[in-house]
Amino acid sequence: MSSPRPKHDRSVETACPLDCPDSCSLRVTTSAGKVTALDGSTRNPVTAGFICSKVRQFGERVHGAARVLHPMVRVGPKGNAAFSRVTWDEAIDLVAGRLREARDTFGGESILPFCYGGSNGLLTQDAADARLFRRLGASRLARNVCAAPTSAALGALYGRMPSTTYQDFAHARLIVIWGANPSATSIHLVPFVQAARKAGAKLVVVDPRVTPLARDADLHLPVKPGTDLAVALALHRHLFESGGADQAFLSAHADGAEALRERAAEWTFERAAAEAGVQAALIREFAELYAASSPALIRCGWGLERNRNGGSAAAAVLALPAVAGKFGVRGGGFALSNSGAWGIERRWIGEPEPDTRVINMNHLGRTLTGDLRPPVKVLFVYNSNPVATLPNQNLVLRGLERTDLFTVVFDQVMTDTAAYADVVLPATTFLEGYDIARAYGPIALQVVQPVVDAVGESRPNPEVFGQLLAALGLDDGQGPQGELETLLEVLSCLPGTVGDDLRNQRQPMPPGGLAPVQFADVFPGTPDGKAHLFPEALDRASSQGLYRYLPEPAAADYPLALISPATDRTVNSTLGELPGVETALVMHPLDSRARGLEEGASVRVFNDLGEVVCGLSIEPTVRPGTVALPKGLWRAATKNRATATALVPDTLSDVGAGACFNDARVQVVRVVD
Ligand SMILES: Nc1nc2c(c(=O)[nH]1)N[C@H]1C(S)=C(S)[C@@H](COP(=O)(O)OP(=O)(O)OC[C@H]3O[C@@H](n4cnc5c(=O)[nH]c(N)nc54)[C@H](O)[C@@H]3O)O[C@H]1N2
Ligand SMILES: Nc1nc2c(c(=O)[nH]1)N[C@H]1C(S)=C(S)[C@@H](COP(=O)(O)OP(=O)(O)OC[C@H]3O[C@@H](n4cnc5c(=O)[nH]c(N)nc54)[C@H](O)[C@@H]3O)O[C@H]1N2
Ligand code: SF4
Ligand SMILES: [Mo]
Repeated sequence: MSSPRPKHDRSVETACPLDCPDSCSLRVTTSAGKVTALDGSTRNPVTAGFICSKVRQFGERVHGAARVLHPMVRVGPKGNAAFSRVTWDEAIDLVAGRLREARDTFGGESILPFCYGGSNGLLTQDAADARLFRRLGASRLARNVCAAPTSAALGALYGRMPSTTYQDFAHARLIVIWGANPSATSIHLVPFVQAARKAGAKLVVVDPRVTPLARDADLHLPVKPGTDLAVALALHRHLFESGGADQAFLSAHADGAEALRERAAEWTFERAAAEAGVQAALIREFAELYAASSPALIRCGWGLERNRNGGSAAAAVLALPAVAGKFGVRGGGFALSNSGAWGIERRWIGEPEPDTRVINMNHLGRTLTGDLRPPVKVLFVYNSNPVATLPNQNLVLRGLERTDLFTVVFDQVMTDTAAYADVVLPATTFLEGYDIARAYGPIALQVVQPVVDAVGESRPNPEVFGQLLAALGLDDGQGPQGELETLLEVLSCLPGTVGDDLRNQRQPMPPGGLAPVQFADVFPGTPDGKAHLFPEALDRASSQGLYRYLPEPAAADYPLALISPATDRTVNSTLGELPGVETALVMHPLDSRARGLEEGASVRVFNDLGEVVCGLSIEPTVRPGTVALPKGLWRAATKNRATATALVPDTLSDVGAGACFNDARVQVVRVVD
């Protein structure tokens, strides 16, 4: 990890830090300074030498036509992507000047840093960038586009207790995959599910689509999107009423069970079935199987959080193993995110957070177009592609069109968002720099190291934000300078010996080990170490009260529910620039027949927020009444340059103020060419 950037043909060990739970170890081959092959290595035993087809093509991003090679300033109208080249010094001066001007004229809060995962390592975010924006007194961003409802639920119920890891799925006798599609989004989980199946485990999948695992499952509950809360509460009711609740566990390790029981009391199988649009007998069978099986393990995904009931739904699902007594055995409990397993606090920021206003990133469109005081005058986008990934795409675009808004986009490629920038700054990819990759499915931390020189004039985040700090006179000389110093600083701030272990290429060990058993090796991080099944704070924060189901709004004009799950083509919108098959809306045959639509027809998918014009794929893989478009598409992927997010409302989930991607309602008609 201390080698200079390589010049000769060679093969380098590194890791994939992208926003994917798995965090593969990688072996990358380069020739003449270019990536020629990229594949899995066996250093991470869980990812075991195989990787996804997306990242196998990552060299095409690194050296591809969409790559931003040097800083640029806008020369045409916003959105036209017409730019002219400038030097880094000119770009830094320009951006620093506009940041200073906005702060001095309108106050620091007129600056909005806008970022999400990006490469998702520990160095690409919350280092020099945080120091810069904190010292400017900028608006703070609530990074709620993903995992906000599930994190709020996990934090309140279990204090971010680590999850059962992939390896231990092999020990389960019952696996429940709830609102997740591991075959696309966490591919290394699948072999462990298959191993359990081979050993006789049962599989239940709760998903509006027939995912690959749903096709193989013993039970598939094709619920209407947004109705998981009703199903989970029906399971709780059954457990409490049938004597399946583990009173010994509950009295020793939990509180709030009584309040949860009360809110579940009205949810008979029949009532839940009517909401979820599945047979009551199916929910009963699921409930009886769950109560009777051990070890029983629930994989809670992120598909169920992205709607008006998402936070309560996640909480109700996560509470099931406590009520049913499924903890304390290997292969039992729940699996959600392991990002908290290492207990990492970002002490390396070294700068207190100012008390400035907080803007929910899901409201970017509203924020840019509404009458905020002060208005946002400088938007600094990095590690994110909001035009492709945020709700209400048309409102986001309208905001970005504002001529009085100064937008900086710092990215690797010319994204749909960068097309609206006043200044574009070129960023390195994870193959050109150092980082620390933290898995959130398995428990793993790995150092990411450069395998090729920075392409063009691209620079890593810590370097660019450090240059802006210096240009603004905000650098106190205390923090690390540049990428390598940031890496060393972050390593030195990791808990215990974790940093030393990484530096010396030893396997670091988190407090509960690499495959902890919940309530044996790891316990809730709540102040009293107990599970809180009815956290008052969540109840108060929730718009309708915790575990209170909000029915679907009547919308006769838009009878179809639209979901937009991940595909195997992109990681969020990353790699969306690469050519792929043409996008199609997936629709059930009953819905296409009712509309007189045939396979391959050109369709218009629309609601009051926007429309998407694309092809039609008729498949019985979505439930009738639900249609699906891919997540993460770039605008060029559809006929009218609008993607699923153009149809997604910017309403927020009940708990956690998360995005409601799977709560869109639409109508579909034929396009007459
Ligand atoms: N290939 C690939 N992998 C990825 C990503 C990617 O973009 N591409 N993104 C990464 C990130 S950032 C994340 S957050 C994870 C997400 O990974 P997952 O948790 O798998 O999330 P999704 O793909 O959003 O949706 C999962 C499933 O939920 C279903 N679903 C939709 N609405 C509902 C509902 O209301 N209830 C229920 N029960 N199911 C519903 C969808 O049909 C889908 O099959 O994946 C990560 N991995
Ligand atoms: N329709 C629909 N949309 C969704 C979802 C959905 O379910 N449906 N799910 C959402 C989910 S789960 C998530 S997590 C969000 C994610 O949304 P985003 O965070 O916007 O994710 P990406 O589109 O991958 O954008 C990451 C960007 O960061 C850039 N980048 C990577 N590394 C670096 C770096 O080191 N420096 C800089 N400066 N830039 C870098 C990449 O090139 C890329 O353009 O999308 C959400 N969007
Ligand atoms: S995106 Fe996920 S599966 Fe693909 S290489 Fe990266 S960590 Fe592995
Ligand atoms: Mo996500």
